Amino acid sequence: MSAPEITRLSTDQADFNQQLDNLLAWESVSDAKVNAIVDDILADVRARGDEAVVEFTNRFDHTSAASMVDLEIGPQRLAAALANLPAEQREALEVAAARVRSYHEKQLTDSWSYTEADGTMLGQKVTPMDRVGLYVPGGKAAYPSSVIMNAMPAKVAGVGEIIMVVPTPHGELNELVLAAASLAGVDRVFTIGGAQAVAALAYGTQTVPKVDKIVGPGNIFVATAKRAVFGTVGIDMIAGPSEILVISDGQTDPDWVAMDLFSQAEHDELAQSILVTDSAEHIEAVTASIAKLLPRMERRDIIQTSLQDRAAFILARDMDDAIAISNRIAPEHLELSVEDPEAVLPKIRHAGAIFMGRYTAEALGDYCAGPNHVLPTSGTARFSSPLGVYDFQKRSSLIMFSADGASEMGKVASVLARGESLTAHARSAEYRIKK
Ligand code: HSO
Ligand code: ZN
Repeated sequence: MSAPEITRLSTDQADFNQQLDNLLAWESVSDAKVNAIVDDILADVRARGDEAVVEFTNRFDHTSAASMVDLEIGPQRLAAALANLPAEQREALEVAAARVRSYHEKQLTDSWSYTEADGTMLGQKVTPMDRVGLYVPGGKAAYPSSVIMNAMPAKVAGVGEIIMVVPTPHGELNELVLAAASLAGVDRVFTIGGAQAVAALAYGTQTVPKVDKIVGPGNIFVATAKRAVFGTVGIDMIAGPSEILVISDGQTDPDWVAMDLFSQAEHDELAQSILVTDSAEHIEAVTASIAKLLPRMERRDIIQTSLQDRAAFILARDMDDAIAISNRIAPEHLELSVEDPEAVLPKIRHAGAIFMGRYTAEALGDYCAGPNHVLPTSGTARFSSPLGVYDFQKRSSLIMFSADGASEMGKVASVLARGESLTAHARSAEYRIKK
């Protein structure tokens, strides 16, 4: 295997902006054929319920279920998956789940209210969702860590019921995924996937209860189906490929930097790993580390393609220049591999998660640090946030007028309503004005 040719850019080059745009460009797939297939599946599941779900599942996942009963995993089976894990794995999952739980407990917000001088009470009431659906991909992208990251904030929010769906091609169950579901407090698990699973959750069937929101990653069919049912139910973000951006001051061990870049690159050929530094020597050192370490990697083919096609080494003029580039990219994961990350932090404007200091490998955040690993990708950190407890709660406004308040505000509302020619509104307010 030859070492990957990694794109090198320098902020001094005349066409830097153009080159950076090219680097970040990513075709978010939206395919007319896929849309048509997904629309048909959604309509069929909506019309025929369980029967259609069973048929699609048998066809796409090569299973032989007679009915939905064969496609549900009972609570005892989930508990057994956890109990039967090798102790080391069970303990690691438990530590991760506990850390993720306590981090997310900090995100809980309370309802609030206050009273105006006229005795009117105003406020906001926070309510968890009744029921949410969690999509877990099957096959190579089935991550138990993602089960915890998606289910735990819902659990902490107080969601009434968590319904998980996970396709099991050829009927093969992933014990770690089931164990994580049990640990995270998932209530019911169906072994269905694809657009048919999204449809079942969004519309409900005789067996699968209709949910209020669907979260979790999936392939293009799942993403397309989620987009299509949005509005009927809530959805989380539609995630793009994973990304990491490392800002290094040149003092971090180049092997550490190389492996951190690999850790995201190994997810997927489309994953993007970027190093920004003001040290040209550091770029050479990391290049040498990559050449040395890559052949030893189990997933070297994926890493090689990802680095070759999508990675970059960017030489900045100084640290402020490096930070400016990072803010432009708004990466999903940002490592501040520098001596004094707290001095840099105030200048960071956009990033899904910020890993501070040389010891803070992004991989720790993926599993067990505590914060969520479901993060905004493809520059969407400019306007969105990590998955959290707030994604499973909604707010209701509270208004309770006193007689005095209703009288005074009645006058204001009356004037505004008449300005809109909405006279029933006006009279409704005027009835409460004191004579
Ligand atoms: N880095 C991924 C999450 C993950 N990593 C799961 C390992 N397992 C999110 O960008
Ligand atoms: Zn990862």
